[in-house]
Amino acid sequence: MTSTDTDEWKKTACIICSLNCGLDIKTEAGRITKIRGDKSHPISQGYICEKSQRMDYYQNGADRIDSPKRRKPDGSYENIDWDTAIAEIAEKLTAIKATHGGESILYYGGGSQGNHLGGTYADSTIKALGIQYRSNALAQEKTGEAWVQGKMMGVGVHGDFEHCEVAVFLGKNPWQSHGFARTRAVLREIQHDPQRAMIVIDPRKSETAAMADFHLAVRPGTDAWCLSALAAILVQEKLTANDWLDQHTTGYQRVAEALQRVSVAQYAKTCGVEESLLRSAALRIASAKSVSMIEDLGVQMNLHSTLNSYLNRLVWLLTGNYAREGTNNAFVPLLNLSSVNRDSTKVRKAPAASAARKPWAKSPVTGSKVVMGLIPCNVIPEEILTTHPKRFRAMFIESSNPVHSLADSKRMREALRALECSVVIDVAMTETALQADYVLPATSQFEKAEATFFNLEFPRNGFQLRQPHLPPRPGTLAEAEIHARLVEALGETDERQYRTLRLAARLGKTAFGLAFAWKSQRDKKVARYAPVVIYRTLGATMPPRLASAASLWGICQIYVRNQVAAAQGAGFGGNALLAGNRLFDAILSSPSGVIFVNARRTHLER
Ligand SMILES: Nc1nc2c(c(=O)[nH]1)N[C@H]1C(S)=C(S)[C@@H](COP(=O)(O)OP(=O)(O)OC[C@H]3O[C@@H](n4cnc5c(=O)[nH]c(N)nc54)[C@H](O)[C@@H]3O)O[C@H]1N2
Ligand SMILES: Nc1nc2c(c(=O)[nH]1)N[C@H]1C(S)=C(S)[C@@H](COP(=O)(O)OP(=O)(O)OC[C@H]3O[C@@H](n4cnc5c(=O)[nH]c(N)nc54)[C@H](O)[C@@H]3O)O[C@H]1N2
Ligand code: SF4
Ligand SMILES: [Mo]
Repeated sequence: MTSTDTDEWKKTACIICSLNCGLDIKTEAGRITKIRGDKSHPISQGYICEKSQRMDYYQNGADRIDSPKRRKPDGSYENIDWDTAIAEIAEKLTAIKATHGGESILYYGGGSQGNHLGGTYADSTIKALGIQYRSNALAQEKTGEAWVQGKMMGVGVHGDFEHCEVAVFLGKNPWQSHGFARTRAVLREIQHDPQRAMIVIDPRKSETAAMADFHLAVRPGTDAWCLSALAAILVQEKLTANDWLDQHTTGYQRVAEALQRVSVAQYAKTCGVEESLLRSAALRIASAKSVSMIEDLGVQMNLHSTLNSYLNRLVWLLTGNYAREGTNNAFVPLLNLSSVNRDSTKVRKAPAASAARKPWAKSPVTGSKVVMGLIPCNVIPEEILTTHPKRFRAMFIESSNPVHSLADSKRMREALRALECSVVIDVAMTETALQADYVLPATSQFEKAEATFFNLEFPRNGFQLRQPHLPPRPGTLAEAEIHARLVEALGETDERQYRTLRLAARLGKTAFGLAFAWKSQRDKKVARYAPVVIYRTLGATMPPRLASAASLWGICQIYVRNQVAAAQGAGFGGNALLAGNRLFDAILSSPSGVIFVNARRTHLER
């Protein structure tokens, strides 16, 4: 047994997929020995799938690392101490920045299915190095959808499958991949309720398609015809929600005219789905009280992906299935993930010092569009393996394994080896780490405070901070500490930023909040490097193993100011500083998670 072991069940979450279902675990001698669903988790309510049972393979994986590593000229690795690693990385990246500008360093990753808190601190390293370009896995799947979403409704939308009458799955196999709370239980409920229906658009008889009332076995890559036909039937058969469209949309006439011209018979032939099946599926959608629809990799990794994201939305907007129970709703996030990645709609100018003065809205070599602040993943090797003067010279990779997860592993390996400097932060010696100049070992997600910002529920949305239950492996550090050390080694922050704030933090969070507001007005570095500054000051007054949750204080403060009604509904209204502090305290002291949005209550109170 280690010091943290007791025979009690401890609250945490599964980190295998984006749902992060709540778990109760038992630990023994550094191992996770027993796992069950946490019934008090406000979103998953005890639900888990069998994948969660294998969590110890992550915690005690054979490839976990416990010392910073430096690659030798012969390609093998030697262990080095943290001070040497941080000093050398800071020196090399500073030299690259001085010669080629921060825009020659690419930041990749910053969080995966299970961990996002580290990414909040990376923001400080990114600023300290003047990094302009980022990418991560979202840019190989979700940027098309995000772009359409931004243009069509300006907010992120998620289906309410628990309450919908009709569920539509487009290129998605939720029985295996999940994607909404209590997925398998909800799928079974829909399957067994004669009043409800499931429509699956998938060339393959997936597990979900096998449960469906309507399986539209589309020919691979022809979803644009299938979805256009569905939308056209709605318009041509006068099945659209005209009053709703009049009240809530603009430009419908032009859409209707285009859809009037679609030959349903011809489109059915192209996509390989029987015309009669398309017609009965469209009729079922039109006759339902509520429809929820979700798309995923089958269309997002495929031809016409952005067009398909638009057509998907047309199907449920034409029938008025938006912003009601059981339909597609705009969720309120605690932290807008794309805001971490910069606003994609803003065209930023290069700093005056740069001769090029070109907007950052395009990648430097291939000129690929930046969406959600991300360059497309699969152009990264082309942005490196070239003699172009604006090529990337260095990469900083965190919580992701692009050599394994991107399309061309061989080119990605070559690209990483061609860089002047590459740094990987990971818990394990991954395929990507094996190409890096420096590998920095992180504490695992069960050894530090962790969380994800994949919180997509509405009208009640929850956030769970997971407390650490296992001692950190010797030699590893949490990302918060790694980024703080880097920013300090880069000469950006020190006691001048910290001293007063650390004193204020000892007096309590209200004093800290007032001091932080005062200090950030006077010292631009305090605002610029807020996550690291908060970690070094407020974090220093928190229990040591919770310190990496310190950046949440700033996120809570921003949230209660930006989302007043949603926060108020969940009990975090009133004076913003105090409300932000209450939310932060609630997060720290609620191991199963906190409801931070309760729109239903807000509406009732009005
Ligand atoms: N356990 C576990 N769960 C996960 C993840 C994980 O790593 N592990 N990852 C999570 C992540 S990041 C994601 S993005 C999701 C992905 O979740 P899904 O998108 O559900 O994942 P896939 O299993 O790739 O399912 C894609 C479906 O699209 C179908 N398809 C293929 N071609 C076409 C086509 O031309 N048209 C249509 N309409 N369909 C087509 C395929 O047959 C398949 O059934 O899973 C999440 N869930
Ligand atoms: N062939 C194929 N390729 C695919 C897909 C597919 O279906 N098929 N799916 C694609 C999709 S949708 C996605 S989203 C991407 C996902 O691809 P990536 O974003 O690369 O995600 P992972 O491969 O899960 O890598 C996560 C990394 O984080 C590390 N890690 C875990 N915990 C921590 C921690 O606490 N700190 C740090 N620093 N690191 C940690 C893990 O060891 C792992 O190396 O893959 C894509 N690639
Ligand atoms: S649905 Fe996802 S988060 Fe939940 S138990 Fe299964 S793999 Fe884990
Ligand atoms: Mo994904």
